[in-house]
Amino acid sequence: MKSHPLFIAVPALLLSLTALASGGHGASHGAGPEAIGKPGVAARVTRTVNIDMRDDMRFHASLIHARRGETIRFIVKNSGKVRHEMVLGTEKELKAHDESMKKSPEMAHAAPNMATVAPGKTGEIIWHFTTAGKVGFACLQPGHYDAGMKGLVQVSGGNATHKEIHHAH
Ligand SMILES: [Cu+2]
Repeated sequence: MKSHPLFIAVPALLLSLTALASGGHGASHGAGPEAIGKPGVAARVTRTVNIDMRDDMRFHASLIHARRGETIRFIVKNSGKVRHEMVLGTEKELKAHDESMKKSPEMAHAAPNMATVAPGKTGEIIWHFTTAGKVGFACLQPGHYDAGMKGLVQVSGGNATHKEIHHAH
């Protein structure tokens, strides 16, 4: 039995869940906090995506395609010699988070939408994409975001569930 991961959810995430529960109008911009989705459950993973983080300050790959309804397990490898991380969020959220990391680099820094990975190690994020649109990700280790260490999950509007069931039979 695994407990639901929400017990360590950050306040912004709770806000986004509240926003989802109150109805999805205004989703056309795809930029609000409600757009990024929510923590996924391992039993519901439909696909695994491998991402490599390197000291060239890039994610490989940095453009990921997903479908609305998919739960993706991101296997996040750090091939570099310094610490890297993958943090999912809107561009606005990532910028704000990056600023607070610069002010206090050792701040408590763990949530279901991120994986901080030591050199040579591998981390994991399981994420459920609930809304079509763009979900950003970035490395918020100081200086890395400014150096361009960011990427994008492009979430299309198709319903993943039908296709997954079709393939399974
Ligand atoms: Cu980095």
